[in-house]
Amino acid sequence: MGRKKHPIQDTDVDLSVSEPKRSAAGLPSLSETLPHAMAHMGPSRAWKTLTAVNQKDGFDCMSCAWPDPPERKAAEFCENGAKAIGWEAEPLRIPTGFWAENPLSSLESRSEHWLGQQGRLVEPVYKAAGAEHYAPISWERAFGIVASELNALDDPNEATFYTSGRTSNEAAFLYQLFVRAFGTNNLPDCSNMCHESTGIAMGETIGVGKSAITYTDFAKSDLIIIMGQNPGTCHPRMLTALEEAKLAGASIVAVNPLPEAGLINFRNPQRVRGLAGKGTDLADQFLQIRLAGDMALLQALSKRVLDAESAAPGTVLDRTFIDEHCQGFVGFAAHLATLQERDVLAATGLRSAEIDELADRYIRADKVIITWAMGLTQHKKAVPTIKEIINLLLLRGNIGKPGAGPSPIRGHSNVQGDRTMGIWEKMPPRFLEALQDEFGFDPPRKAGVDSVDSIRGMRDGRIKVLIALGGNLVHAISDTAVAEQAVRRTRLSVQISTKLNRSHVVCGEQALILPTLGRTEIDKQDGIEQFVTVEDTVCAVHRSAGPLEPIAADVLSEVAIVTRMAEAVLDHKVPVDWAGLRRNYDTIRDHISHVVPGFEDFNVRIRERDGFVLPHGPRDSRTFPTATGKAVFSVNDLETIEVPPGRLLLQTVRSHDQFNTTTYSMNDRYRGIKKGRMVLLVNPEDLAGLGFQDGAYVDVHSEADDGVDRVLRQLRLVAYPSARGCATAYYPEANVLVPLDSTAEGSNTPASKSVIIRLEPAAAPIFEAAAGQRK
Ligand SMILES: Nc1nc2c(c(=O)[nH]1)N[C@H]1C(S)=C(S)[C@@H](COP(=O)(O)OP(=O)(O)OC[C@H]3O[C@@H](n4cnc5c(=O)[nH]c(N)nc54)[C@H](O)[C@@H]3O)O[C@H]1N2
Ligand SMILES: Nc1nc2c(c(=O)[nH]1)N[C@H]1C(S)=C(S)[C@@H](COP(=O)(O)OP(=O)(O)OC[C@H]3O[C@@H](n4cnc5c(=O)[nH]c(N)nc54)[C@H](O)[C@@H]3O)O[C@H]1N2
Ligand SMILES: [Mo]
Repeated sequence: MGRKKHPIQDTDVDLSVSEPKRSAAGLPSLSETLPHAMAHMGPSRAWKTLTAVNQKDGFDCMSCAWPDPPERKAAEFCENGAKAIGWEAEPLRIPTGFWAENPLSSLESRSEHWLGQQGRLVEPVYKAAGAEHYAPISWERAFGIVASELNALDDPNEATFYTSGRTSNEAAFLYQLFVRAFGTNNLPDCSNMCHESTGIAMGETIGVGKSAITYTDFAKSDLIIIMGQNPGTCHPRMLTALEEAKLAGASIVAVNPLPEAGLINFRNPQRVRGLAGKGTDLADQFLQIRLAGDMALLQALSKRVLDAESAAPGTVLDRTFIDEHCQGFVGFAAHLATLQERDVLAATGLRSAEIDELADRYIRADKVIITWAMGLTQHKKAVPTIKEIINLLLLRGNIGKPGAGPSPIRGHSNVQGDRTMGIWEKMPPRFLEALQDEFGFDPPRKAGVDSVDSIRGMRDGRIKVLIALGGNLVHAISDTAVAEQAVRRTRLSVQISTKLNRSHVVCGEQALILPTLGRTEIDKQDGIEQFVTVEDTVCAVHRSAGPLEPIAADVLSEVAIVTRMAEAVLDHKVPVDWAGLRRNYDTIRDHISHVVPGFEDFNVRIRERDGFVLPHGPRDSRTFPTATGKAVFSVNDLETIEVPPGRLLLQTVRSHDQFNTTTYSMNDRYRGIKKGRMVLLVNPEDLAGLGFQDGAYVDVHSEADDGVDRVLRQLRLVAYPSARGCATAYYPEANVLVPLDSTAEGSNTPASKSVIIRLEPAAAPIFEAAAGQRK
């Protein structure tokens, strides 16, 4: 058999496909997980980390932003959390000789999986202009290079400062302080590619872009609607909360083009029933919607609620709530009167009776929660779609009461906290004024660039330096070819990272990699152990302190790196005692308590019990910090995506064995895919209609207005029980197909879940016919 490799892919020759699973597990037991963890970390590290993760005196799991329950289990982590911990805490280091042995030209041909397997970064390394290799360098020299390049720019806006969502509140606060003191608001982050659409939609309608529920609301709810989210893989501990809600009497409805395992059935290994394999049937109703059909569905639901009110006036709407707390109801109701059912059915692919059933459930429930994630935010019409969630909830006062509310489920474990700390290219004036009052310098007021605009700026030569506090921007952003070319045009790229990824090997003319401590490690400054803080998806702020000795003595904490960079770059430009902040993280928190609302007495309250929940006007008191002080019913014109005949709409998702651009293994167990990622999941009837067979290899071309032929070659077709007309491939590989300019209106988030594609038989088979047989 020919064993050729896909460029930057691991070989897929052993790929196999079996039936997708119906059921997913949530919290595994410690005894079940320890053997796997021990294989990566050894017994002592495995025990130390797994017994500390998500515990009150331990560290916050880095695998998602799901909150911790008030009562912790002995094993308060999921299978994927254990993988994330193992990936970071495996005691494997990149040896010094690695850099001389591996020129960039060879590293560039490596997959993310391979790069991530090389071990932890343990010393700063530098690639000089024109050099083919990185080489070790002292911290002093590294910061000196950053300073001379940044200070040589004509304008501070010629640099951009990315943040991924694992950064602690303390490091994030200092990073934005440094960047603004340097003179720019160019603070793009992973949220630009993630829940930005949510922040915009909720900000404009209820005045707060964050979840309006607390953890205990799940168990108080009558109905939980989960839209565009795959908790079985991405937030497995949520399944426990859903099971508790279900046992307390809630109904659960899933809206998704794919029958994702955890949404249908849940096995709780910490209960006897779960161990015996039966599990709880979670979803009472599953609406297998077409990609991007949610706005039509939500409008159709609201219309049915309004029709029910017309049929029995005074019995359906929460009139008191609407009159006292909302604006725009009349215009909204009038607009929905024009909604055509045939447009709804075409956009959603659902039957009227299914929508009737959900509307009926909604009307019968007193307390409704709607959750969502990337299945809603990464579409062209993401912002109005999320506004329609708010409209539907407002109709029956489903906000600001126990058991009810809109609840976006965040991804990265501290992405929400980073935003709260000021990592945003357009922080409001009141935040900048507070910074000015606290630190005595005048922060820039002009909005900065987000992630997509940072790539555009580098592509066009306006942005010359890229600094990244974590993450893997070049592989996480859309349009890989454009992004790679853009980053290569920079004079300097700097990555502050735990492990190697593509953003280190596709880099600027000069490049630096600065190794940093992860969540699992002890962070000592001046001999004293420090802790950091994070904010979860329901606005709870708590401590995090790792249990392990640092991977190597020379690795610095994120706080140390940011403050030392600030000292080198800014010299004494602003009156900030960076060294003092580095020595004692309490002093950082003191500043935060003066600048960020809700953090008063931060150092005291963070030490009490388990931290605190940030104030949230709509949730706590139905106070809406919008321009008028009211929650806004919005009017959104329904516009659906026209997919031309013979084409499919593609979404790009995560497999069960990856964290964003990090691939732990080549498997996606719940979807039945093993030992390969280069697959395209398509409904069998669509395959037949297009004249393709399950198991065939195709080249996938995306079709965009700009006429560029973007292509991902050699995907194996998998007949899959997906909604009709929709295809699914894995991210980040499929980012080559997403045009940079294809973004959500109003949030500029890459529309990575609605890409129009055309399939062509694979031009030249890389694999021989025996590869990838269905088992
Ligand atoms: N193990 C693991 N955990 C993670 C991550 C990870 O990579 N691995 N990533 C973290 C991050 S940063 C994030 S943002 C979250 C992501 O969490 P998710 O958003 O759950 O992750 P995705 O894989 O993008 O899955 C999107 C889901 O939405 C569905 N979907 C897609 N388009 C539509 C649509 O138009 N309508 C509807 N109704 N559904 C749709 C897909 O079928 C899929 O089930 O997870 C976080 N947690
Ligand atoms: N096509 C498509 N594209 C997408 C998405 C999609 O669904 N489809 N999802 C988008 C979403 S939701 C997101 S959030 C982005 C993710 O974008 P990013 O956040 O930029 O990417 P990650 O893969 O999470 O970053 C992983 C890297 O972070 C570094 N790292 C890990 N832990 C730490 C730490 O503690 N400190 C530091 N400093 N570094 C650390 C490691 O070097 C690791 O390689 O991707 C987006 N891109
Ligand atoms: Mo995300």
